[in-house]
Amino acid sequence: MTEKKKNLSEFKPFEFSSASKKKIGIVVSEWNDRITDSLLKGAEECLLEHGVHQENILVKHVPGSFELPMGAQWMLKEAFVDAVICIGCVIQGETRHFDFISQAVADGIMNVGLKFSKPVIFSVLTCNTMEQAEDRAGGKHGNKGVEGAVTALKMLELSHDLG
Ligand code: DLZ
Repeated sequence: MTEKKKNLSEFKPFEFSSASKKKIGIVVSEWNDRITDSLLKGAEECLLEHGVHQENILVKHVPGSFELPMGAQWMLKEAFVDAVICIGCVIQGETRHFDFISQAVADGIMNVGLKFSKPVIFSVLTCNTMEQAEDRAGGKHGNKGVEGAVTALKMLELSHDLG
């Protein structure tokens, strides 16, 4: 029986021989920046730990999570990155903004990845409360930025294996 995974933050570092040749983009939303900064830190540290070179990590900020898909598309088109990690945090408010933003971002990120045939990773927290976000940005539920970095590397490894 396969082990049920609760999160990827407790990953075992793995060998990825071409990590040093890969260029990774990270697009970060400025909304809820205390949370997104922590996710960014986790993602960057994880990439470095796996052998990605600092100079091959390109970090750019966008105003809000809604702009993440466009930021990812520009990174792939203009900066020729091999994968993009999209980092954001959407918190439920009093209006329906939450639903529109969350759905649009998820669809947008998927579409950009399929369009470019490159991993575009959804490291976007969609939480009811700030406490839930804190728990997932280095708290009791790990760090979803780390998980985004692990996912990007695993997808690049898969693509490497298939090619
Ligand atoms: C407008 C808005 C709201 C209400 N909430 C969030 C949020 O919780 N997280 C987030 O990343 N962005 C939010 N935004 C901003 C939108 O993502 C977007 O930047 C604006 O609607 C402009 O397109």
